[in-house]
Amino acid sequence: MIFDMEYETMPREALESIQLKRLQTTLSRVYATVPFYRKKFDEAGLLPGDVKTLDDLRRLPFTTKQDLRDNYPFGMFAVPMENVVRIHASSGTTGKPTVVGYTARDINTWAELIARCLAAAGASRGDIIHNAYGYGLFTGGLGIHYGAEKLGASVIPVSGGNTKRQVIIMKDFGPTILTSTPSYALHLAEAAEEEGVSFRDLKFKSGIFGAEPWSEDMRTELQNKLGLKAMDIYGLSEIIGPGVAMECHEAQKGLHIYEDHFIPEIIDPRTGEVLPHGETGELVITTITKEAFPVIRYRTRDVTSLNPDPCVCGRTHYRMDKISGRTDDMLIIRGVNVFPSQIESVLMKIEGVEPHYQLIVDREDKLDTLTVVVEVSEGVFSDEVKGLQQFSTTIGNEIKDYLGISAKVRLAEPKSIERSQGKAARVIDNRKI
Ligand code: DLL
Repeated sequence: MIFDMEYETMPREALESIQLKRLQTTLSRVYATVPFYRKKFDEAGLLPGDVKTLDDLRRLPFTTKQDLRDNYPFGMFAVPMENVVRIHASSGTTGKPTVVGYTARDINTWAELIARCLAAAGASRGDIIHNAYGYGLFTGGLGIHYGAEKLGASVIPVSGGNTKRQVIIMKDFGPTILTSTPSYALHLAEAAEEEGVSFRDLKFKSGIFGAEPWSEDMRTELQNKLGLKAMDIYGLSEIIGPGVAMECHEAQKGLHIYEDHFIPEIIDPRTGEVLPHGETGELVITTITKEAFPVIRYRTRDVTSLNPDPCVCGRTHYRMDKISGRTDDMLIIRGVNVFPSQIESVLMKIEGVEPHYQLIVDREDKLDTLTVVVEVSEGVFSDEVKGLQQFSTTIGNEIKDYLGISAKVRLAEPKSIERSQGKAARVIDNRKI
């Protein structure tokens, strides 16, 4: 047994009593040290001591990304700067970046969480981890790195980019586990093929993919193309980075949330009401062990549901479904709500379609229109024009049948859509420009 793994199979009652204690300690700390929380609690007429059960959590106000921005850069830190040993930040492509800090203990907690994620994926000391998550302000690279070392595995800190060199490394160093975004994994497979290297001949046994939504059909695609077992890892910088939740290799179905460190809730994003297990809504997370940057009821904007059913792996931590998308990425096409991942699912089922696509949303005459640009395989593309027209009609019909929305379909030549080095930019929303 390594690290805190005994927490993972603990009876719920014991786990929940630990959660409550940790929550109460966190609330007292943030009330005493972060003016933002003191003000919010005062406004709600609540004192940390009023939280006597886990259910009382729902009486507390939410924290939003805007709150973090309003307190840019360090206003939400709960410890003096001299105790902060690391800073990460979100890319901030829309507005100010959000900045997060870690104490030495936070870094250790995070490394343990990632070690537990890797173990859940079946990794151990003998494994060689090809870590192609970006290193830098993004939490993916360094987050996985410290966890891999904590586990005692060998980590190759290759980061994103320089793809051809990555192929040589994968061939020569024989890594057994690939950690990257799912879109970059596909790019690596393609680059390998160009160099005459088949991914299936490499030593990879598992891939730990996250940082962007990916569908079950994408899992099938990745597993077939790369010849490995694909598992989902979830996290966000505001909470800690990767390592908030992870699929186990036994079930590969739903991500266990590390509930000894985080309390999850699912809410109706419109009303803020907490929803019962099984219902889909926005994930809200409270950290209960973080020192430098604790967050109370953080609205992640990620859409999922909680599944309390026992898992074959024996973990008692609840699972969340694969994230279907973000509330702010949901497209409303003529009144029908649709996530990019749902379109991905439909595309992946069609023979001759490659897993590279982009969704372009425009507004014409006050109506939203969707154009699906999708790459087709070499074989399909070399067909004559009539065949291509027929093919795009078929794709449009499938989208209409499954999702009830009409989309224009544009077929793109193989390898013409820009490949991502990290998170793929799937949606181009011209309505926001
Ligand atoms: O993406 C942390 C991470 C790194 C997770 C490596 C997994 C692996 P941020 O850059 O702050 O942090 O972005 C967080 O990415 O709110 C989700 O919308 C999305 N996201 C992360 N993991 C998944 C996943 C990292 N497994 C935002 N499935 C989150 C779907 C994910 N979306």
